[in-house]
Amino acid sequence: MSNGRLKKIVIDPITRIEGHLRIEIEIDEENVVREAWASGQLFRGIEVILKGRDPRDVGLIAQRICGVCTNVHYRASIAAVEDAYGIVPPPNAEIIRNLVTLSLFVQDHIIHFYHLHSLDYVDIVSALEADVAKAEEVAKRYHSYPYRSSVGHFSSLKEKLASFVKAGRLGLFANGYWGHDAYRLTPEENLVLINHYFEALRVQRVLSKAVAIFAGKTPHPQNLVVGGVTSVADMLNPQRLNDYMFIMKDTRDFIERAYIPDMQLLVEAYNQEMKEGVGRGSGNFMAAGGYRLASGTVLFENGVIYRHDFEHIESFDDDHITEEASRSWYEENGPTSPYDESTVPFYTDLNDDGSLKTEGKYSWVKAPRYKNEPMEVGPAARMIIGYLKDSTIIKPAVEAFMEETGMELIDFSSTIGRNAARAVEAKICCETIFDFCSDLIENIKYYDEETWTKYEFETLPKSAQGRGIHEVPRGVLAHFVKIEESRVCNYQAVVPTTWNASPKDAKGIRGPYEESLIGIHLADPTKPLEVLRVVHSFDPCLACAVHIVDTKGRKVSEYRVATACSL
Ligand code: NFE
Ligand code: MG
Repeated sequence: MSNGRLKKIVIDPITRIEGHLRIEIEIDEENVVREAWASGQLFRGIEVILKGRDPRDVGLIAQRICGVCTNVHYRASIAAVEDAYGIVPPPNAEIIRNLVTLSLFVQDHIIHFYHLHSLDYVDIVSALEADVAKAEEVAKRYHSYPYRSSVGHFSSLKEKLASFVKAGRLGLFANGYWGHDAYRLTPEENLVLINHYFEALRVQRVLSKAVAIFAGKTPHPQNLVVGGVTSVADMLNPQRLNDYMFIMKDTRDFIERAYIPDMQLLVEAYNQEMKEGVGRGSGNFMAAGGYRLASGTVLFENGVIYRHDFEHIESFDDDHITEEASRSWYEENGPTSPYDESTVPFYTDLNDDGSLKTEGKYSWVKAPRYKNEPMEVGPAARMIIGYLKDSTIIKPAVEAFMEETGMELIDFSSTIGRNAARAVEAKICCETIFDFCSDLIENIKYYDEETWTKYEFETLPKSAQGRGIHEVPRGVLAHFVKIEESRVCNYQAVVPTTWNASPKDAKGIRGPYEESLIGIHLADPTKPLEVLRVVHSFDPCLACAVHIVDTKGRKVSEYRVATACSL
């Protein structure tokens, strides 16, 4: 499609994400992105389903918002109800909750980098040309004992890849933009990363076990109740904690010898783009902070930064969160406080040619705002804010990575930078897990076996409201619940991907995906690899972002899937 000198490009769906995201961009004659629209293309309905429920049940339903970060919705929902009633779970319950959430962080980050995003940077076909002896040398540049990177291992991997290609069975690697000009790695560097792509499949599988040890199962855990956790026997069985720690030690080894070195390699190879700020957004960052150790140290600091002004950090206060829907397919435009807003769908369709009505409503994702401003949330926000607030946990880790790579703080505000932040964060989370394990052991040693704060539901107030706010893998997650007559009368989830995938607001201010796409140069507009890089660097989860369903099963839209654009 073209409009004067501008040409429209539609990517729908964006693959290697969770859920259904459509991106429309306008490029100029130089193939530079001038305007962008991010559209959630999925209609679900969990906030509506929660109305009228017993507040003690909502966690089990709210976790169905997503199939990836199920635990964090479960947890935020339970925390919202606890906040409404003033119930404080005992320290052991918080620790068990943290062990589950943080192992999920680590698993999510590893899956995101290797399986959902690395192939935007790694050309698998080029790896077939690699000299295996040189590949071993490359791996040793970034770690003295790199993860499974011997000549023998590389040789058998290369043979395996060659047999896939020869048999025409690229399978999950089919449809890549292999050979695209924007791929920068040498064949050997590609082989080093592909190797860890396969190793990460095992690591993420075993991490599911770690999550399930205290969560009962994953996805969709069963171990939380209002007031505490039910995994009492698991907590008191030393073998369970031992199994959990064994997996986390194995994972820490992978992070130190594969994930961090691979990220250093990537930062070096794509240094020019990073230094130019490719994929940089408006510079508004927000973190709610959280995960307090017994020592009083908190894993994540809270803070709000505007327009990359690193000299001034405001404290985060959830009272400033609103959502609006002037460009989203809902009746109420807002902006409204999440306690009071409604979720009534108002679909205004696409244009006759199947394109978004970019002047009107164009997404199922709402537009959350903090003091009326869009905010980028996630690992980059947390690492930047933690560094600036002199976090004793975050600052040394970020500094070490900056020293190794020559990165500056501003560089985290870019496509590559978001990935670097995520890798550093995976390392930090994995290490902090052991501190939480020590806290738990210390409590149990002194016979503190409390896992639930007792309450009588009948004596609790009939009307109440509360919120559960946590840092989760993709950013700040906030659930808001309002209770009347002891039943949920309004429920709203404002989710990390809702922040990042936000459409424009009434003033026309872009959301973070949209803003980060402006100015991106495409080497080949028929293969918009650079767009995928930017969007993937946020780790989109549209299931989370929309969490609305049409329970009557009505058709809400029809569109063709353009698999040629799929990765
Ligand atoms: Ni569906 Fe999620 C995380 C939440 S994303 S994955 O992390 O909450 O917005
Ligand atoms: Mg919502």
